[in-house]
Amino acid sequence: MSTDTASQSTDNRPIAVVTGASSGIGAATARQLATQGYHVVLGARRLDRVTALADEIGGTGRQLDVTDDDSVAAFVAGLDTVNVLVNNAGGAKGLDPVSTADLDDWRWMWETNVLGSLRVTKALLPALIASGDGLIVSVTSIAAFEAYDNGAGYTSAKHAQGVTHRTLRYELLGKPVRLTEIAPGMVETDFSLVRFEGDRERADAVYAGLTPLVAEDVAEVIGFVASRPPHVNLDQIILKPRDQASARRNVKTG
Ligand code: 8X3
Repeated sequence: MSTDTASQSTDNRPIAVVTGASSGIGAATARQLATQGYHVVLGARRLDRVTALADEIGGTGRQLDVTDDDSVAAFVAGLDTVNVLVNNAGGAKGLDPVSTADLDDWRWMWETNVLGSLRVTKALLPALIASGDGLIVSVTSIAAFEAYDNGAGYTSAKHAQGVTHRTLRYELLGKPVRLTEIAPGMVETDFSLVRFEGDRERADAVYAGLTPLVAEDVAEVIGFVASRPPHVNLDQIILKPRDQASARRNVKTG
């Protein structure tokens, strides 16, 4: 059922929307929520990927570029009632000191992580409230809580995304919407491959010599959050591999 009607009129399953659903945490979360009985609407730039996964899990794949107003408007069209929104699209580019910051990389990180999540959240807020029991999950990072050398483009974006999410928690008090911030540490996905512009060796080195989380570890936690009763709000969950104590301290660094 990957065809584009999101099937609200013909399908009684609750609707979960997942952004950045073509791979990694987003794809694993889409699978997890489908097993929990949701009709998952998967969004990503790579339509072929989300369509294939949607076919597999009985959901709907739609193209989505969270940095583009028109794309977001088209993505949410017809979604009048949404139970779960997982803001997962985002990522890092580069690892440079502030003194030599690449403004294009910064722009990309702010556009995707901060403004992208904001765009989708704004667009779906009426549908989440209309469900009578909405849930917004924002996948931030331990970088939303920590600063580290050479990471300011990403940490500042993740801090801003986190603060926006936490502000919405205040602003929606009294409305039937729960908000959960999920802040993972090292998860072996294509996160580092994107950060290092496809440099496989450099990306692999990040996770070599320790046991990182995998996407499914995070997805299972999101599934747990979504399965709590309506009066239970898990505000923030930080999850790291046992081998990682902070963004820059792990079993390799000591
Ligand atoms: C990324 C977290 O620990 O890989 O969001 O820098 S970490």
